[in-house]
Amino acid sequence: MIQSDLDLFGEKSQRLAAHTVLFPGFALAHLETLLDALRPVLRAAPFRQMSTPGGQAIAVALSNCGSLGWVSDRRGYRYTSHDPLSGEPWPALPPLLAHLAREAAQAAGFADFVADTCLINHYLPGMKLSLHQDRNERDFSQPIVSISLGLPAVFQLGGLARSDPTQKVPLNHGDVLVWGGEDRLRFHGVLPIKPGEHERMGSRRINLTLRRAG
Ligand code: MD3
Ligand code: FE
Repeated sequence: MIQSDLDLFGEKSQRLAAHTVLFPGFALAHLETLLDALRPVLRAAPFRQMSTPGGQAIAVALSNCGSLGWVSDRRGYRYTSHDPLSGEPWPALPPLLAHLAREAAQAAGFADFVADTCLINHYLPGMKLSLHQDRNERDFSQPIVSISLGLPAVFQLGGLARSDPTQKVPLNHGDVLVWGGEDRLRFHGVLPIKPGEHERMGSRRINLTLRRAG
């Protein structure tokens, strides 16, 4: 349940939990510049499927940019400085992306956020992300900023225990979500993406997750 609507720094926003703020459409003003910045990143580090440490394929395809990138394989979940596919360092974080993340974090009450990684998730209809916690980063006091593009999703926001009840949050094209503080370790997931066609992005959902990992 959305507890309140508020207007922070002139940005329309919804507080979903004590330290979780949704900014509907926050990224739309910069959409084309954002897509222009992502194109060379994805040329250097294309979307690929990874597998869980247990050997199961992760349906959602992913890539990264920044000085670190999130990877998963037989050895576990972790951040690496290099793309295991190319052997090259991950592509640099586009300044626009770092700037957007900083602005959104600031508007949510987290000053001076400096992202060093952006995980880029690619969902096709039917794909989901099971309930999990993000625990691979060094400093849990740093917020996380997520940008949703393309097909809509229903985000599941849980509590600090896996069995806690979850609230369902619709995430639409251009929405930016910021969470930190005690909400940083909440369980969360994405329900299966409904089939559809987004007029700009096609039949996919792309989520950009900006973090300070190192
Ligand atoms: C976590 N990605 O890559 S990000 C992930 O839409 C991941 O691709 C999802 O979870 C995606 O690890 C969701 C958005 C998000 C929003 C609110 C949260 C993650 C959250 C609140 C607490 C903890
Ligand atoms: Fe996550």
